[in-house]
Amino acid sequence: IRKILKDINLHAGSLESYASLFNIILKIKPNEVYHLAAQSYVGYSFEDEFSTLNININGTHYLLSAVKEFADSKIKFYFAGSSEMFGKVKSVPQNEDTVFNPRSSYGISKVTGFHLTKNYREAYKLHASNGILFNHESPRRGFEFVTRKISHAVARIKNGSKEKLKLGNMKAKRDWGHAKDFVEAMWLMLQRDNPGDYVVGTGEEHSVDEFAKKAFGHVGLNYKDHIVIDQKLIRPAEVDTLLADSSKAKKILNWEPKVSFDDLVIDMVENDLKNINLV
Ligand code: G4F
Repeated sequence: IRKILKDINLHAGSLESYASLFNIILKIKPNEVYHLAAQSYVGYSFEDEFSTLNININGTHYLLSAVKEFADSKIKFYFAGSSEMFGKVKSVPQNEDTVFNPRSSYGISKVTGFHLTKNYREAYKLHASNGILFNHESPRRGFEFVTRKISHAVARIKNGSKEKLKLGNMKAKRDWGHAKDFVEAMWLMLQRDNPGDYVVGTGEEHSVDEFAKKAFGHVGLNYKDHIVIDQKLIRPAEVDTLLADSSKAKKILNWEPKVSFDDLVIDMVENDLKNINLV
């Protein structure tokens, strides 16, 4: 965000401190609150369930409660739910009626956040919406997530690194979209008169294997020459497949994803190639 710092004001707050969140709302009196903060790395949630559950559940509760104190200001609230709430999926594809079956403390924390948001909407009449977002990626993605881990390794290897890229379950399938499309869906939810819950995804699924093949292929490399499987990266409870049915978002929000899977992979790889010397 270095480039846009001159256009925005940052205020320090912590999901662990109700007072800090309350004071920010008091000071800013926002029209819209987008609650995206969390311990959001599923892999880490198996190493530290306690902090994942505490931060994600209490943080969401604190923020909702702080917003409720200013109910007269008609603040609109967005909660970043996740396709991880569907976990070991009960049906394919997943929409707003699909039963939740989370497989990690991260997924459980998001199910709780979803219900807290819904309850504040129903009990306290907040304009509170849940986005159930499938994986959304971009060149700004953190290095711990598989897409960026791959795109950055492609750039390093293309630039002469002799390393092997260690990955876990390459058969896992995800509905990967571009974050800039998904942010538009979040914004659209808060422009409506009535709050609601929406599944947001592309409706296409691809495996980690396909992502890696495409990313290495883009720079003329065969991914099989550069990847090794590391058993330590296999999750104790995996989510094998996720596929969105975003019919409701398409119909009510008039939302459509614009960036294809191929263009997403290329955007991430090209960006890492361009900035490889800066990291
Ligand atoms: O990139 P991932 O870590 O993302 P994951 O677990 O799907 O979660 C992301 O998307 C969710 C929305 O669906 C968000 F709620 C969540 O906060 C996060 O943004 O892993 C994707 C898949 C998994 O199946 C994982 O097991 O890739 C597999 N994988 C294989 N090797 C790997 C690796 N994941 C990571 N992070 N690192 C690997 O080396």
